[in-house]
This record gives sequence, structure tokens and C-alpha cells, in this order.
Amino acid sequence: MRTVDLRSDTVTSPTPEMRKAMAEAETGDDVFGEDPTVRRLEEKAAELTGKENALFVASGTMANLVCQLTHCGRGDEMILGDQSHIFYYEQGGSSALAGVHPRTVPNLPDGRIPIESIELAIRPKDIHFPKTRLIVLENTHNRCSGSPIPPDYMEKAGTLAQKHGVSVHIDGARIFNAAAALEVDVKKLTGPADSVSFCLSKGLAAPVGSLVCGSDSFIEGAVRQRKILGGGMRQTGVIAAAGLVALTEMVGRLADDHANCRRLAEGFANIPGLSVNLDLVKTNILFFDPIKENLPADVLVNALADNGVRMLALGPKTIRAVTHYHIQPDDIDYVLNVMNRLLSK
Ligand code: TLP
Repeated sequence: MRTVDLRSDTVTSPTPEMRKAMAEAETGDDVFGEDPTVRRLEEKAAELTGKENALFVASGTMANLVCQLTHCGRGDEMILGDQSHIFYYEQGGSSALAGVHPRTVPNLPDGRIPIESIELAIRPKDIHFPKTRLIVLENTHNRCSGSPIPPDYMEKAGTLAQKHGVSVHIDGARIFNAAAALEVDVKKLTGPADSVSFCLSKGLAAPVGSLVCGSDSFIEGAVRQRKILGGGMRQTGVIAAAGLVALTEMVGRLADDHANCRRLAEGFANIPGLSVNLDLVKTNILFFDPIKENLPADVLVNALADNGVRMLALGPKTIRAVTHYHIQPDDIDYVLNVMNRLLSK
């Protein structure tokens, strides 16, 4: 049976060019700072995001945790959206491991957090309060329909943070999707932040890894935090080599994933029994709701899986589909056929 896996862009496998680069990679001991391929990847990441330096880490979750540990001390407060990945999907690592106090503020449906709400959440100096150290923004915003957050908002948040002496971290797991959708240089989005993390193993299709980018002094601190988390790795050039291919060859094709996602969303919008907010579909993530009576999301997801179409039920009435490198327009047409058939029963 044909399989169309739309559970996540994390399911992407390395391209033939990545496998070749991995086989030929020059390596060294990266804990001694001696892996030339890792260094090249870090330099490339710093250059693309407009930061002084960068650090290769195992995953997006580790990248976010390393940044929280580097920005904050135990008991410090971090302001973040109530729909953010750090708050929702990272097992509460902020409090369990970093000792950071999370202060959530509601996200708007497009992933932004109203600037006034952030300002209200910043603590005044008072012995009763924790110290606000960090504002976290997510771009694109996964749970908010993969929304790209535009440069003017990022700038406003940066200005606010500066006014209050607070740092800004961007969870930019899919920051290159945001830049592609907004048709801006990624630096326009990362400029106002003190740190940004992004993933190689999502839409960019590398098998492993994320980058943390920031100033030289920030990265000096981040190297120590990665080590204490057990993330100091040795001959990581073999995986960094795939990351270099991801950054040079895969960024330019993300718009194809966005076009396929749009095709899927428009198709679903024409199927009675499904509800889609087309205004929010701008990158490779689609959220939609089955509204047919007696059709909970998990039941529909299981019926789709029986037909080779894989998606995730993320709530009783919410399903997520994510397009990526292995999805072609005819896969989308196949999914639309299956969905039409299931909902006309
Ligand atoms: N997101 C995954 C799941 O964890 C939900 C997905 O399938 O979308 N930040 C953002 C915005 C993310 O979407 C993710 C992964 C991460 C961080 C964590 O990255 P990893 O999985 O590499 O730890």
C-alpha cells in the first residue's frame, strides 16, 4: 500500500548527497574543539543567522535547554507563549533541569504574543518576585498553525527586551521556513534576538542535530551547558557533514513544502465535514478539525492510517499534517482522494 507520512517533517531521511558527505567527512574530537566539519557547520550557522558564533547540539530540545541554562540562573523567570514548544512538548525540562520559572502568556492564533502582555509580565524589582531574565519567541510557531512571525514583530519584542534589560531567545526550529514564507533573509528575523536555535533534522532533512547561535560569550557559556547535559560528542563531523548539505542545498526548496501544504489545505477546505482556517496556512504545517458528527480526531486518524495516510491527532477535534521533502503534489492528491472517500461514507 502507498504510504504518505504527514506526521511531521522530522520523518525525513537523509538525501543521497548527505550520505555521501557523511561517508567522506573529515573528523576530529569535538570536545577538544578539533572536528573541522563541525566547526565549518557552526561557522555557516553563525553566518546565516548573523551571530558571532554557533554550537552544534543533538536536538531542538537540547538547544532550547542549553539556551535557557545559559541565559538564566535557578529561580529566574522566563516569559513564553502558552502554546510554545518549550512549555508544551519538552517534558518541563525548564523546571526539571534548568530550574527556570516559566511565566506563560497566551499566544495569538498566529503565534505572536501581544507586546503589551509581555511588558505586563516583566517583573518589577521586588524581593517577592523572581527576576525576569528571558523572553522566548517561537518562529515558525508549531502549535499556532506553523505561523511565520514577521520581522517587525521580532524587532518590537527585541526593543521591549532591551528597554527592560531582558534577553530574547528564538526557538527557531523552523526559522528557515519562516524566512521562506515571508521572503526575507533569515537575519531579519534573528537580528533582535540574543540567541536562536534551529533544527537541521526537520524540513532540511538532515538525520540529526540543531544549532545554537549567539555572541562569542554566549556560546562560551553554551558549550559548558551542553557538556553538563552530556551533549559533548566526539567525532560528530559524520553528522555535521549532513547538516552542511542541509544548509547549502535544502533551504531553497522549502517553498515547495509550503505550496504542497497549501494544496492540501485548499483541498480539505472543499470537503464537507472538515474545517480549515486557510488564512493561517503559510508554511508546511496544517491544522484542521473534523466537524462531522461522531468523528473524533483519533478515529479519523486511524481510518486514514488504514489507507496509508499518516497524520497526528493533537486534540479530540484537532489533526496536524506536515509536508516535507518526501511529499510530492501527487501524494497530496492521493490524500485528498482518501479523505473525500472517508468523509462521504
Ligand atoms: N517538534 C516535533 C514534536 O516534538 C512535536 C514536531 O513533530 O513538530 N521546537 C519546535 C518548535 C519544534 O517543533 C520541535 C520539535 C522542537 C523544538 C524540538 O526538536 P527535537 O525534536 O529535535 O528535540
